Amino acid sequence: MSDKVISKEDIKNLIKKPNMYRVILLNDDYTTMEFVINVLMVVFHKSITEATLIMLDVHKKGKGIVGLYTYDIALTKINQVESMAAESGYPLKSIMEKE
Ligand code: NFA
Repeated sequence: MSDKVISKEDIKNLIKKPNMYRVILLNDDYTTMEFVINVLMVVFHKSITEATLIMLDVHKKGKGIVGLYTYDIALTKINQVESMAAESGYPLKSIMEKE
């Protein structure tokens, strides 16, 4: 059997961090503030206070970071935002970008 020493470098290479993605919420002129706050609470598990602050930030600046997630989680949340919005007839949209 091989008796090769396992280096710290070998261990580091085994414990790869996943790529992370920012989910960014986009402002629009039609979605109500109340609906956006609700989406932030339901989909992103924000408190009512945090959800309100994020919503106002997006409303003022045009977009804002909602959270940092792995690829699959980010994509799922984006789809949840879109389907909740579509159900209520709002154009609310979120996008993701690699960290
Ligand atoms: N701009 C929207 C309004 O004035 C509110 C909003 C905030 C929409 C954040 C989308 C994102 N009703």
